[in-house]
Amino acid sequence: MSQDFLPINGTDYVELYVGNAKQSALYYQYAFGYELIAYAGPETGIKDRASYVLKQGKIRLVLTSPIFPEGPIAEHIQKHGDGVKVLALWVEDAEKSWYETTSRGAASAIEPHIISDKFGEAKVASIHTYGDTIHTFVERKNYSGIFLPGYQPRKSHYTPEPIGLMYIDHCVGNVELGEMNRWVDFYETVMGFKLLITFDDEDISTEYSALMSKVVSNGNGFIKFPINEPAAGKKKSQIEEYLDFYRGPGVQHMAIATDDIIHTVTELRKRGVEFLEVPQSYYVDLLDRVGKIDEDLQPLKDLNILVDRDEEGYLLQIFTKPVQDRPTLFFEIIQRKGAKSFGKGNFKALFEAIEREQELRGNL
Ligand code: TYF
Ligand code: FE
Repeated sequence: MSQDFLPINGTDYVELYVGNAKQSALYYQYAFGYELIAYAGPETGIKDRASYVLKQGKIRLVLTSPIFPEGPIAEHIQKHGDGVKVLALWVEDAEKSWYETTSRGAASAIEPHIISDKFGEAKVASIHTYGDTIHTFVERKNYSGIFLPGYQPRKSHYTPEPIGLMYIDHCVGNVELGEMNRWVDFYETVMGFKLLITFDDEDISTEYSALMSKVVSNGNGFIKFPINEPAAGKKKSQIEEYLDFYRGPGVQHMAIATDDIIHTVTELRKRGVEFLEVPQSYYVDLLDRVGKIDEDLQPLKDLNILVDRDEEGYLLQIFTKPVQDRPTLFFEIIQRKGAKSFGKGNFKALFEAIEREQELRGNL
C-alpha cells in the first residue's frame, strides 16, 4: 500500500450560506439542540458577514449570511437559496493537502494561508468540488481558541438540551446526469479516496424516480461522500428536482449519527422537525425482513424510523423533509448497529415517500 497522500482526521466543520444566519442559528439550536459557541461579524471586526458557530457532539455547523447585497455570499444565496458552501476537512498539514490535491488536478479556491489571533495560528486552504461547493483543509494543531482565528466565543441565553447528535456519518452530493463517474474519479485521483459501494438504477428505481449513486471514502473511513446522479425514470428524478431548484450540483443531505435514534427523533419531532413518512405497511413484515433487533417495534413505528440489515449488522435511519423552502438540503439521522451500508433495503420505501412530496410540490 502506498502512503496516503491526503491523511484526514475527520470532518472539521460544515458551513452553510443562509439568508438569515441569526434566525437559522436559533432554528438549529431550538430544533436540533446545537449549542452556540462562537461568532464572527461586524461587532468582532468582520464587516461584510455574520457567522454563527454551533456545536453538538463532534459536529460543528457554521451559518453565514452576508451583510450587504454585493459579493460572493449574497450571490451564492441568490442562486442556490440556503445551502452548504464548505465541507471542511481537519488535516495535519493544510498546505500539503492543498499542494497534493491541486497538483493532481483540483482547482484551487483559496490558496494556503495563516490566520492568527492571541490563541495561536491556524492554516487553511480550499479547493473546488462539485458545483459551487468547496473543501477547506483546516490545520489547527497550533491553535487553541474556540473555533478559528477571527471568531469570538459566544453563548446564547437559551441553552438547549442536546439530543444525541454525535458526528457526521456521511455527506451526499447531487451532480448532473452523466457526471457521477467524473466526480468519483475526482475523489479517487485528486483526493486518494476509494470507491466503497455502487448503486445502479436497478437497485434504486421506483416507478418514477431513479438515481445512481457511488460512495467514496478516505483512508481511515471517517469521511464518506456518496455521489448521486439522476437516472432515466418514468417521471422526473428526485435528483433532477434538486438540481433544478438548487440551480446545479450541491450537497443533498448530511447524515448525522446518534446512538439512541428513538430519543433523538422523539426530541426532533417534539421540536417541530418534519420527517418523510413511509406507510404503516412497511412495519408489518419488518422483522421478517431484518431479523431480530434490540429495539421495540412500536416506537420505531410511531416515529416512522426505518431499519435495514447487511452482512455486518443493522442500521436505523430516518430522513427530514427539506429544511428550507426550496426542495434541496435535508438531514438524515442514522444509528449504526454494526452495519456499514446505507440502507439499500429502504430505498424503495424512502424514494416513494420522496415522490409523494415531489407530487405535492408539483414537481413529478
Ligand atoms: O446516503 C444514502 O445513500 C442513503 C440513501 O436521494 C439515499 O441515505 C440516497 C439517495 C437519496 C436519499 C437517500
Ligand atoms: Fe444517506
